Amino acid sequence: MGAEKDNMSRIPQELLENPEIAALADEAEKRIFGSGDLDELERARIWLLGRKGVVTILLSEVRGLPPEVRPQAGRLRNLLKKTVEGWLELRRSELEKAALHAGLEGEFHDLTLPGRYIPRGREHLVTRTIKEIEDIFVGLGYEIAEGPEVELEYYNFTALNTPEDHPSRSLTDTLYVAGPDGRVGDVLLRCHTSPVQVRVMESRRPPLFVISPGKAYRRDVPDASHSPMFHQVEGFAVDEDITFADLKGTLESFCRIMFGEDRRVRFRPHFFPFTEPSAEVDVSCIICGGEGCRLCKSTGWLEILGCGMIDPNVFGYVGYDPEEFSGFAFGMGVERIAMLKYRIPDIRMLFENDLRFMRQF
Ligand code: 2U9
Repeated sequence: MGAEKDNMSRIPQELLENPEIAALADEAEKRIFGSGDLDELERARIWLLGRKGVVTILLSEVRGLPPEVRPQAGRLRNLLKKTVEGWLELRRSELEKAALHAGLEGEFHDLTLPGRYIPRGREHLVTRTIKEIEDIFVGLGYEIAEGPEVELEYYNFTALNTPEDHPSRSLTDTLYVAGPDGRVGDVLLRCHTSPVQVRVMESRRPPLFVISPGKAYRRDVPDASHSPMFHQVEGFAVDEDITFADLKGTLESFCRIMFGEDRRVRFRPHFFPFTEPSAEVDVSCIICGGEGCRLCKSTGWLEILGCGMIDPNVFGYVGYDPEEFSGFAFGMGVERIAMLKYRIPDIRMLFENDLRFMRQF
């Protein structure tokens, strides 16, 4: 492969005229083109051009030569260096090409083998449901906000008008995060995504139309309808003159886009510390249409979300004047929505990652 010497010497005529340099060039050529692999070539390079290489030393000696011979000796030795470098480069590319060819010849491709099955992944049902909900509200002009899952008690409870003695603050309902001393204080895993909305309100001024999807944590024992980690989409609208009629129109639209245009929607009075008045929203049962069946427990209705007009006390915490602004807020559990929409009987099925279940959606 080109390692054989051509008929003509590779050594430039000028080098041949100096016997000492000619002998060195001859030896260099033999070692370089005689190298059988890249390691051997590297050894030749070090012998010639390394820190103590023969060519390196020859060049360093030029400075000590008598001035009258210095220019000619310098030119010659530099030519030797250039020549040797060119040979090293040439031999390197020859050896690399040879190695590549040898590798390819050793490989065998059986073009008759059948293709390998690569299972196609898909979005988790919870992700898909969150995206469906997001799409509806983004279509209504809302923006999406996210925030920390490890929160301060202030954002999770206090700024949401939750009394100090409210049961949801207790260690049996909420997961608190212990500090380095092992004690719990004011740090917890958020039990809803409402703190994100407090943070948005605190840092910006109305008009604001925002939804906050994400994980929430509660100290629940898992069963068919409870999971200690679940997902929520909450949302709020704050501006001048937002009314309960705006709330009703928005959430009725949402329910019909999500569950079907022929759904009936009703608002039942309820209580939340952060909204006043508050309501729970039901849609007519997606199975029986309102006749009564097992899914709706014979009521004809399915509870979908909670909502209300934002309590003036919450506005106080974020620095808004309740005389200037009003707003509504709502919240829904994503798994519950997915379970109703896709007829899933047990919330735990959404977290077991059993492919036989997941492939169906
Ligand atoms: C601010 C002010 C008010 C958010 C709201 C609900 C009603 C609600 C539950 C539904 C099922 C949570 O997942 S669930 O258990 N949520 O019913 N959430 S109003 O109200 C807010 C939020 C933020 C600043």
